[in-house]
Amino acid sequence: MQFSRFPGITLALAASIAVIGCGKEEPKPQAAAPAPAAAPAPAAPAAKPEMVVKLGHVAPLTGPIAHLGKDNENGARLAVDDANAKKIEIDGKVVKFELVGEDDQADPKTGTVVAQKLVDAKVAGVVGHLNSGTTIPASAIYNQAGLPQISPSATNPKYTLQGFNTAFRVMANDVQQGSVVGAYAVKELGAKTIAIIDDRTAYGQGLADEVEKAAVAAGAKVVAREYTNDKATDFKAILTKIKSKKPDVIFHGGMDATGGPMLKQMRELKLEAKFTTGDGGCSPELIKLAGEAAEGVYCTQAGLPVDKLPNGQKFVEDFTKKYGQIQIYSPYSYDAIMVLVDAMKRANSVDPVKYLPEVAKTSLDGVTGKIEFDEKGDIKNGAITVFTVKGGKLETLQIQGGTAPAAK
Ligand code: ABU
Repeated sequence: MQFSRFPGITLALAASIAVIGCGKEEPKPQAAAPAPAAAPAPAAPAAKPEMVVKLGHVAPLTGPIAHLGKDNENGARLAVDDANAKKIEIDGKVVKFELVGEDDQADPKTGTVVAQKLVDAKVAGVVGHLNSGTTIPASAIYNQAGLPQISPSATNPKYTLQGFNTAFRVMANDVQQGSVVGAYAVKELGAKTIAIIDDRTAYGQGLADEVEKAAVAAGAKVVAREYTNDKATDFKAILTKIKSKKPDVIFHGGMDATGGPMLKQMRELKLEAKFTTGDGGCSPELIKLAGEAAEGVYCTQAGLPVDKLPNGQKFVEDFTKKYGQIQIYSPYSYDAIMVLVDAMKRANSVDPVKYLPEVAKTSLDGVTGKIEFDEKGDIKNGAITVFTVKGGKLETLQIQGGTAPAAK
C-alpha cells in the first residue's frame, strides 16, 4: 500500500475503500490538523488516487509441462511490472495491476474450476489458459461472466469457433500450423510416407489431424497413425510398430515433455525417420530432454521468431535477465496482458463491459508482432515459423505470414 506525503501534514489511514467496477480504489490518506507552530505549507498538488485492477493468469504450474506454465506466467508478470512502471491513468486514477495466478494442471476439469475461481475473485480479464484442452472448456465460463480471455498459446481452432465475443488468441491456429507442417514434410523434407503420433489432447490430436490432411493433399501416404497420452514416458511399443512401416517422416502431435523422450527412444531403436513436431514441442526443453537426438529435428511455432523482431529483442533481454531462458509462449502472454491494458486505456475503463469492445478493435505493436483480431478473435495474418535444431539450438528455417511491427 502506498501513501503520498505532503509537507507539514501528518497522514492517517482512511477507513473506507471504494470499489469501482473490477478496480479497487486504494485507501486514501486522511490529513490530521497541521501543527500549530508551523508556517503554512505551500499547497501540494493533490496526489491521484490509486486503483488496483486484478488480472487473471492460468497455466499448468505443476505436472510434466510446469516449465511451460511458469514461462507463460513469468511473461505475464513482466508485462504487469512494465505496465505498473508506466503509472497508467484510467478514469482519473493511477492503476496498479495485480496478477492473480492459477494452476490448472493442464487438466480440463481443473481448468473450469480455476476459471470460476477467477470470476469469483472479480478479475478484470484473463490471460490463459496454456492448453487448448483447458482453454476451450474454461472459455464458456469467462463468456458467461462477460470477461475478456486471451490465450497466449492455445492453438486448437475450436476455441474461437464457439461464437464467444470474449475469446481471443495472439498466435496462429492449428489449421494454419498443420497446413504448413504437412506441406513442409512433403515438399521440403521429401516425405513420401509419414507416420503420425498424437497425445489425444485437443491440441495434439487436432494438430495431427491437420498435418495428416495437408500431407495427404501434398501427395504423401500416411503409413501409421498411433496415439499415446500427455503423461506417457515410454513410447517404445508404438515406435517399434512404426519402425516396421519405414516412414520417411514422423510427426509428433504433443508437447515437449513427451516429444523429448520419444525422440531419444526413436534413436535408441535406430528409427532414422526425420522427426517433426508442432509449437508445443518446439522448445529448449525438448532439446534438453532429447539430448543429441534433438539434432536435425524440425518443429514449428505459431508466430514469428521473437528474437528477430525489433520490439522482441528488448523483451528477450528483460525476460532472460529476470527469469532465465524463454521456453515458448512467455512473449505471447506478455503481449496478451498488454492487449488488455491497452484496451482499458482506450475505453478509459477497467469494467469488462466497457473495455471488451476495445479488445476486439486492438491494433498493437507487440513484442511478438502486430496484434489485430479478426471477427472470431483469432490474430489477423498469423505467422508460422519452421525451425530446426542445430548445435543444440533452435534455428529459423522458414517464415510464412505475420506482420513485424516497426521498432519502438
Ligand atoms: N499450442 C500448443 C500448446 C497449447 C495447446 O494448444 O494445447
